[in-house]
Amino acid sequence: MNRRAFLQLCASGVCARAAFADPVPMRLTIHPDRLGPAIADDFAGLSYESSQLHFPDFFSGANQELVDVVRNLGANGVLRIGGNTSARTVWTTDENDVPADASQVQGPDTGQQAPPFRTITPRAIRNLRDFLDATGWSLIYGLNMGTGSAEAAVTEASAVVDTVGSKLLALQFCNEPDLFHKNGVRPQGYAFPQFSEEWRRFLAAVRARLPQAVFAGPDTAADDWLIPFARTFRTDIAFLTQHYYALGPPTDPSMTIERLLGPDEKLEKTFTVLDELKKETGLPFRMAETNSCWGGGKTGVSNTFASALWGVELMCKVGSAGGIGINFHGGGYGWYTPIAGSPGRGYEARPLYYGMLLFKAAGTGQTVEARFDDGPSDAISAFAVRGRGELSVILINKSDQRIPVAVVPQMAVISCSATYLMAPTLDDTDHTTLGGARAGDHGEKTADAKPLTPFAPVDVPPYSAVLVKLR
Ligand code: BDP
Repeated sequence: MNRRAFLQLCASGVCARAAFADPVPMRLTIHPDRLGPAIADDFAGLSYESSQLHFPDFFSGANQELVDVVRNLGANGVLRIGGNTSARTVWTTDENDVPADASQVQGPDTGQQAPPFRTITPRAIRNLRDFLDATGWSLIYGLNMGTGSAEAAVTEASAVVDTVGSKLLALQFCNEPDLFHKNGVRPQGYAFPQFSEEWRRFLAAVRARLPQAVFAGPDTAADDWLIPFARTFRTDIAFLTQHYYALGPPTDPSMTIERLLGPDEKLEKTFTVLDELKKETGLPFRMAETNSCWGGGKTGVSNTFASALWGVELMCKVGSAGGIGINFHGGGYGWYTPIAGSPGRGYEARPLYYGMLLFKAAGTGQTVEARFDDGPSDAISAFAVRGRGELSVILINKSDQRIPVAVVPQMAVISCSATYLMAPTLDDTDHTTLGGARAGDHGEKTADAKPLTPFAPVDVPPYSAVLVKLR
């Protein structure tokens, strides 16, 4: 075509459309031999408030629907019990101290006022054990150092260790102690030295009764206490725990979907601290509580399809940063909960649940280097994991333009498939699909991956994610 004809076409709008229809593919080079951190099969997790255990029939082997929905997220996930309400729970061996409706649900604490004191009985721990057996999941259990005594923690920890046995990954002593001085749990001026002294006292008390018990911590909100904690308790804990909320408070109008999907320097800085601590102390970290927006979440953000893209990307980031796992906080009908519902009304997979399903579909194994030849992009991110006989690549398009990606693996490829995570709009709350299908009533997905021509560019639609599997 000569230049004049080309200009005429442009004037008629045809070349703009052609350019839109056929953008040049971005090249993603994958080096399956350049290994990063491993993704273990207990990487995925959920986090619930301790107050949920006040209603002992929720986490129970008999709550079959919940068992199914949770198990569908992974055969060996991790349930973390804690949150703000862990500072307001009271262990009692009085088996009658159980509410009439023993399966009521507890949403995430919103932090607006001090939560009520709630008892936890041995029945809650027995049922929890059954739930863990039924799901195949293990447990991180938060004790009450906020308002409870070391003696009470010993009695509760003994019951948990005896009942939960090998399903117990670790005990923790408190939730976000670095915020204790802000939320009324401790006076102003409460700082790391006081916390460290209390933590040591609780540790000594529990260890005297349970010498084999495994601990994790500090379960902090900000990363300032990570370094002193890791250095002080490096031989006392199995792994470090840290929380992360992308946004908050929900009342702030600048807490938007756009911001949720944008870069977060604070998170990158936390990863750097954790990486340095791993090198210095050998301690890995788990993001033991996270979600999109603290304060119980933000409607129109936390419950939308954007949270699915955010969630799967965060899982990729934590895995690439060497984290051993991640627990999305939730419960009840909270805005950001991955699983919404109750025993009476059944459960619904929220968009974030689908993000977790996509990550699960990528499988476990070794992360490998995946880089865009033109450098990192805010519009699209990539993550690759090499499992048994296959390479999984997750591409997350956070822009409003479709992006074709030429995936260039430095290996032979016989077959290739794609599974898309999509919704009609970024703020959609009810129509997220994975592989073209909605999760069933028990969280299960039915659709299969679509075959792709090996080495042909993969089309990543605006605001979507895709799992490409290469074999
Ligand atoms: C975290 C708390 C958790 C809350 C959450 C929130 O640990 O209990 O539910 O914030 O505010 O800091 O949503």
